[in-house]
Amino acid sequence: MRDREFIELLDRGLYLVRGEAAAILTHAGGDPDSIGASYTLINILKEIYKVKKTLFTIPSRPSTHSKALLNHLNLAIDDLEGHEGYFIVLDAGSPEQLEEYRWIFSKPEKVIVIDHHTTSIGSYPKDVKLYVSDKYQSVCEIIYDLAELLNYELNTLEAEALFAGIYYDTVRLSIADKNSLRAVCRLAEKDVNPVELLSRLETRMELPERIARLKAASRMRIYKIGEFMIVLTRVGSYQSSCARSLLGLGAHIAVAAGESDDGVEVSMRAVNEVVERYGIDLGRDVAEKLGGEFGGHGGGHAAAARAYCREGDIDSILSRCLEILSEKLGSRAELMEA
Ligand SMILES: [Mn+2]
Repeated sequence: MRDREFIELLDRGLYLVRGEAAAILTHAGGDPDSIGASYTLINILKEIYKVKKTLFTIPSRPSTHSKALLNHLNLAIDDLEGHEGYFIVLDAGSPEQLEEYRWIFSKPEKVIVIDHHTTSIGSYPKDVKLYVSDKYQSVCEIIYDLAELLNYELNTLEAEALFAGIYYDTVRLSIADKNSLRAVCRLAEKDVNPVELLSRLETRMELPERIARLKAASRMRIYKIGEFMIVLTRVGSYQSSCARSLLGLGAHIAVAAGESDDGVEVSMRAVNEVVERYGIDLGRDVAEKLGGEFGGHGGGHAAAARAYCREGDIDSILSRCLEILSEKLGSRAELMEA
């Protein structure tokens, strides 16, 4: 077990919900880590902590990837309207990531956060019960360790749910350390069939996403900052998929912005080399700042982040983003001829 003391603390914390009702929430859009952990935790809450009623929801709307996992697990999304009891938030690095469900913090003492992002410490209201350890590479591994502590026997579907979360949060195991790999091996003993499971989850890319990616590439402006290639583009949908695809083309940092119902959504991605060499954190250094300056919010991880801007137009938001990146990387941005 990676951190027994932390898991024992979590176990004691969860006794609070014994005999009560609990609503489980992921971060906006959900992902395999937050959904896999929710699924298994819900079962553990009922079985071990005798929670009398559980609800589950994904703020905003579930992403395509999330929908595939929800179907596989047969996990339905509930309406939390009128829920009385505890709220358990999984894998969300800040309260903003709960979007339309931020109202749950009106009673912070009823909220329990289980997470592995460093940003969680300090960003939640003070009466929220925080179980955060950034030693963990995924929340699914936290739940795996909890199951082990409780001697809870995982069934195949629970094992698959946890496997999926660990697999994707360790970038397909490429950055998995020995504890993550140990959990994966133990889960494999529960009859998880990775090939079959992953082929179900990895939905084929649909035409609209392909079109968005190709448009994003054809519209991009290319900048050089020092020795790094930065690309900025605008596209109406699939911003994060577009930004990711531009890294595949050769960009070190890619930023894709597009208008949504309530402002401008900006997705950004960086290759690890930039993150490591410059200690740049797109979530903290760029998205949070950009969102804040344009009347919205932002956050994420070092190499993948998103800002929501409620003021300003795409052009001014993108130029400000370029400015922040230049400051961070310590050189001026030069526009390259297309
Ligand atoms: Mn996670």
